[in-house]
Amino acid sequence: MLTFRITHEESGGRARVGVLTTARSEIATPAFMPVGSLGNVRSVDGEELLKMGYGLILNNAYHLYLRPGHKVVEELGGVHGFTAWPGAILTDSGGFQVFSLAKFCKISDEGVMFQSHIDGSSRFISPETSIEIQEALGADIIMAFDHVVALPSSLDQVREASKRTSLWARRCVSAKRRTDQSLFGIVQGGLDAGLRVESARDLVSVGFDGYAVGGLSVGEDKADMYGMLDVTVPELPSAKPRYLMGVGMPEDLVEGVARGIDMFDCVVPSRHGRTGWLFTSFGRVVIKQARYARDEQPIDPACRCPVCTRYTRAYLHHLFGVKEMLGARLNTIHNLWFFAKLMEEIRSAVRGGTFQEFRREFHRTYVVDRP
Ligand code: PRF
Ligand code: ZN
Repeated sequence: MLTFRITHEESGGRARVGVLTTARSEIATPAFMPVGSLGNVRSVDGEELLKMGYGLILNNAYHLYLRPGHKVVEELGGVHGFTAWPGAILTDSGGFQVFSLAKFCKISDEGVMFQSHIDGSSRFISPETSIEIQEALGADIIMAFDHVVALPSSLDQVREASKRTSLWARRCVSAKRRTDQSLFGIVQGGLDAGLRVESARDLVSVGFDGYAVGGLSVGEDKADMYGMLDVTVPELPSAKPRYLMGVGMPEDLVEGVARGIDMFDCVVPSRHGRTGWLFTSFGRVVIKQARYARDEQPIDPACRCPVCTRYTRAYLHHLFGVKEMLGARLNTIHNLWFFAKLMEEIRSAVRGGTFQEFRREFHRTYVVDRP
């Protein structure tokens, strides 16, 4: 099972460093989880992820339910056996993916009817079936099935989704059969402080192994997202891991940690990598730009990753231009390395009592992109 031990806490702030121990690995927190919706992180292999320092990745119940099917994965040894990833795995419940990917969804208290984005077939996921799917997949950490609304939405819509998420959270707990998986609850409540606090308190009264903050990074301003963390995190038990779902950009990781978050996941390093958007210590490099055609420097001269130690920007610019798949792969590896390093630097600053200096220095040197 899961144990969470906090080893360092920032004095006068909320940042903390800890160790999350699963049956398969020890994960230093705050941790970033790369996203492998279909079982793999696109274009990189498990061995490579381990070398970068990742011990926990995210898979999606929604995707694996549609292809190859949770029963198939179960038969083939669950997500661990099937994918041969030796580290820990967290599965998202499908609660977000049905709303963002499915073609048509009809939501009731019972569950969500939707059309598969793959073949248009009619499907139904409820809290009970989400748990059944996630138990078949067999990840170390599974997530409650939640109702997420895009922002902006009316307060009535946000309230309804938040209330339904609470109802569904209880049904997830009742539906759970396996005792070797940890279940996290997900706080919703949009941008309404009152609803966020209510949602958090209600989930805490149910009792989960960890708590996620959901429904953020769905179209709102960063200041609003940070504000919601400021009101939500103090409601969560400090001894349990706190997970900010689907976030984010490097500046969001620093600001999330400052507000007491322990876990993050996001497609950004891998997806942006494939589009040639590279993260560096000074901000973004867009490798397709003509200015890199003859640039003999590595992506980031401060980076020690296997890509920066071998390849020039000019070569990566060329690979991108000719649409060579190696380009997408190398870009992804650099980005994932950058995110792993950033988390390592954050942890080391919290341990050393210099997190606020680190945060200031980060904002001074890292150029944030406008969306
Ligand atoms: N709920 C679930 N998964 C998610 C989210 C959520 O709110 C988000 C929101 N950023 C990303 N992934 N179940
Ligand atoms: Zn690099």
